[in-house]
Amino acid sequence: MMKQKLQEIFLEQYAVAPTVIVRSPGRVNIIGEHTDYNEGFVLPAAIDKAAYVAMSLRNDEEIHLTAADLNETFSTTVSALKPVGDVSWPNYILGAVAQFAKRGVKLPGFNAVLSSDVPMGAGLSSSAAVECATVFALNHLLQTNIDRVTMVGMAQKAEHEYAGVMCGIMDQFASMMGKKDHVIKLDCRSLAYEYVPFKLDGIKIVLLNTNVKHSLASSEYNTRRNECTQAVEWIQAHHPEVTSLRHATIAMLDEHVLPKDELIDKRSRFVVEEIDRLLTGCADLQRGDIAALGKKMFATHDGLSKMYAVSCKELDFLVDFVRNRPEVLGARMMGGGFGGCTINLVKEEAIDALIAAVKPAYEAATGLQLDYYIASIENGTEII
Ligand code: GAF
Repeated sequence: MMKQKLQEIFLEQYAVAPTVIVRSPGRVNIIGEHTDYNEGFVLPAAIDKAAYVAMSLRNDEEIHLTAADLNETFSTTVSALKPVGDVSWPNYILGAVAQFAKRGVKLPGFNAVLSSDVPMGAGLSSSAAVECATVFALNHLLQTNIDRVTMVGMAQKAEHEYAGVMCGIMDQFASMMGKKDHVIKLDCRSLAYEYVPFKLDGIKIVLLNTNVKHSLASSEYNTRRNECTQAVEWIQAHHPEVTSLRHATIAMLDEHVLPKDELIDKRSRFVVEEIDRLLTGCADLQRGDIAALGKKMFATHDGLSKMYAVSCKELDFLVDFVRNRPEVLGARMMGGGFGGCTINLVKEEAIDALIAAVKPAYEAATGLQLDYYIASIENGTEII
């Protein structure tokens, strides 16, 4: 369906057929938030919502892009490659292209059409999906034979350099490396990873979309990174072996961070606790104890809201609403924060009743529309 739509639009736009069409998914993350850039662990998975990039190379150095869903086009040339003023969709593609140039690959021009059903600003990594799809398509067309994990790093750099968000590795890793019905237990220090089966009998992943994205999301994200770096520096002065919060302990925070600054202490304490919560939560999952995992998800939310301060009233409303409902085993805000979706583990037979209760309550409390998706876990980036 998507393939045919893209082929038609491509033909109409560029009068040739695309040589390749790549699908790269959005992601969920079960637990382990704001741990990736602290060299901790994460537990994400690719989902059934994805970005699609259709592409063919040109004989000149022109780059022509079409965003099918927005009905917008953008053109530039290989030699004029640079971020576009406003952070907007061309940056995710151009940022990925720039990574090939940085590797010394001689780039021809190309035509591309982008379409995506990953809701934007919903915390489902719509931008990482576009970056991964673009890197994958170019790697295929240019026959550069770059391995997947290296492509993950290139997609991450695209976000840093062209969108200005100093993101960790999780989103691009999940999009590129996802495996159907599995979550990825990823060690963000070594990039060692393990696929953990995630087929829960009678339980579904339900995403509740607040439909808000507060404007401080990216600036506060970068601030949190700096706060974590500050805590590491204070600890490192006494423990030179500590080069990230991954290596820090609660005792180190008590001794070297809390006496200096309560706010930095709260931020870093959340991260140290969250890395531990992920490891025990992943063990819960492997044992099939979803109730225990779910309780940890609520604890993660409370930490993100009260200690890390990346939640917002809309996300808190949704988590508080489901907290004592027996059909919801676990819930929390997901991703960078300040809006987007909550992730909920919900008993399948009660999903309709949950939505019937939460939707009008949220809409009455906030004046915003609540959208929801039942996510399935799918494979990562692929040619379709
Ligand atoms: C965003 C970032 F892109 C990720 O790298 C990660 O840090 C996440 O926020 C928070 O866990 O999605």
